[in-house]
Amino acid sequence: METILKSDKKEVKVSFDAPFMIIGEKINPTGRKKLAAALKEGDYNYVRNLATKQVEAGADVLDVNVGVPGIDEVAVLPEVAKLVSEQVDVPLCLDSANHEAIAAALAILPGKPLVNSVNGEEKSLEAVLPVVKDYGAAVIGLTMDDDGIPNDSETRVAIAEKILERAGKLGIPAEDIIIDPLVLTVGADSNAGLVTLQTIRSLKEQFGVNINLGASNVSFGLPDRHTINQSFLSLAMGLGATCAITDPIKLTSTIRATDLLMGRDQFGARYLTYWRANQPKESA
Ligand code: THG
Repeated sequence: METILKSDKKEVKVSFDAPFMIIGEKINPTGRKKLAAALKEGDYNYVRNLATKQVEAGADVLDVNVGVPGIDEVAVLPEVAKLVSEQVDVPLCLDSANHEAIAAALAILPGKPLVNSVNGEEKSLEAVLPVVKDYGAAVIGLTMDDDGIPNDSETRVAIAEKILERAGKLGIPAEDIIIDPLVLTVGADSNAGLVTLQTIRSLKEQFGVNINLGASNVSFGLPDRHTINQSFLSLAMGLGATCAITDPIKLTSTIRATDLLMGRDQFGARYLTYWRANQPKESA
């Protein structure tokens, strides 16, 4: 199954046979005071810089989230999405719980963006899927519903199936849906990683859909988070995850290595290109 995302300048294909797709997570003010302040003040150079840095580090797509308390997302999400799309060539992933903000951004963006996200709650399905259909976008489906995030993989898979069915009824093909099996921290429940990994395996077997991870949650509250995040991402890739919302500055090297190990990088060209570009400059 192949999901296609587009900006006006670039097309990105997501599938299990293609290199893993990296969605840069850093344009998101959650827990980031500097970005929250920049968004509130309209200091968009800070946002432009985050966009460029992530694409240089290997991001194939950029997540854009402007969710600061008190901000008018319906006005600000399109504004920020527009300036990011003018700053870099990559497609965007519009990250908002407000479907009107998503619709407003889709109305002004060229290409085929990714909507982040819909979930199994009735009100989410009813609000988000028609917007995705109207604009011919793709969408991330979260495996949670009115009862929250299930702690077993079977219920998460059942929610994914419901999202795929409801989308199908509106004429949105499974190719345009990327399922996110959600990750809780192993710091609170040492089985949390396993449940997500099992969900990934089942989603791939049963539906063959593309699968996204928000990979950094898994290590929350533990020391040396980076080691856990790297290990988890590699395991998830091995079982069928095809993209992640993550920090490309920290995780592109792991992703290039895992793609090479999985036979998705002929002659190691991408691995070597990344390595060369990230060698410290030799002092003359
Ligand atoms: N699935 C989907 N969308 C998502 C998530 C997901 N969107 C939001 C989130 N999870 C992914 N995005 C982020 C963005 C930032 C951080 C984590 C996840 C983050 N911020 C640091 C902090 O809060 O401490 C700041 C890091 C920094 O300064 O670079 O970790 O799961 N579909």
